[in-house]
Amino acid sequence: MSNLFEDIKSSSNLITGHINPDGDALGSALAFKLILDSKGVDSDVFFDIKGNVPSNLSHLPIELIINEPEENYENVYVFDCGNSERLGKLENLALNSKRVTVIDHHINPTFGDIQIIDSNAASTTQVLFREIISANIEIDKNIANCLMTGLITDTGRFQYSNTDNEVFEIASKLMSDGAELTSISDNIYGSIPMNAIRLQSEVLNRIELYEEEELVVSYVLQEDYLNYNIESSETDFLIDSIRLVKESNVALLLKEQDDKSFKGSLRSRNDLDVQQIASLFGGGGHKAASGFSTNLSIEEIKIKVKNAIKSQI
Ligand SMILES: [Mn+2]
Repeated sequence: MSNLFEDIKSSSNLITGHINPDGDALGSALAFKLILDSKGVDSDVFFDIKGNVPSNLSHLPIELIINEPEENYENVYVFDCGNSERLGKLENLALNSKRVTVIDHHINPTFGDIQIIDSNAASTTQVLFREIISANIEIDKNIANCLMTGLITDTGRFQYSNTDNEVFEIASKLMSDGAELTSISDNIYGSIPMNAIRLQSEVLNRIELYEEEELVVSYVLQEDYLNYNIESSETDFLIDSIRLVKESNVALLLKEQDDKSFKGSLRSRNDLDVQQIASLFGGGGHKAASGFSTNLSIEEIKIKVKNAIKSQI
């Protein structure tokens, strides 16, 4: 029997996930919302989102996300978020609720009265899929599309090292359930606004390769969003361009924030552990894909990352 679905309460439920949710956080939260709806259980979906949901996730039922949450909820379901700080402005609301259930695949989540966790799972939608199957819940096309979105994005189109047999078994089942792989993939990866492509060429021009550390670094500044007339939420794909460089094993993309701090995205393609590097900045994630926030300058960040890589190789 499923730990998640055996104890659904009809009293007030909030469904959420990490700040500025990605395909996995949105896909898992919205799949869960669709299931609760089908069971006639009331719930709200809300995230702390800066700006809009990226347009490349518009195939998801994002209209289910409400504009403002209630002041409190008895039950809060948190998807794809291992640290309550990553809930952003929902953190207090969650911590003040009667019961927090965390469904996740990050290492060692630091909160949650109930934790349904597998840090070896490729995506949170994979963890949720197992619960759905063990509870004998039917997966319709809309649920399948949500689950598939998390699977595609968190495995980098079934390419990252977290892609194992089970991922393909789940994908196969979701295809049988009606998941629209081609249109989802086209929306996520093949529908980039022209202005974002122009910004990409700038970011590619800025790439620096550090041969000794096999590290590539590039960056996006606040003024770039103005100059190219593009929302920061439309630039999540840039890290995937940086990490293409053959001579590199680690890719770092730095994005300047409103307050002049930087958000860093790290990717590795061999055994190098970027989660460990992100943790030096108080960040986290997974071995092959992690992120952090810092007030350090670009130069200071590069020195710190290079030293961390050297200590691992
Ligand atoms: Mn995830």
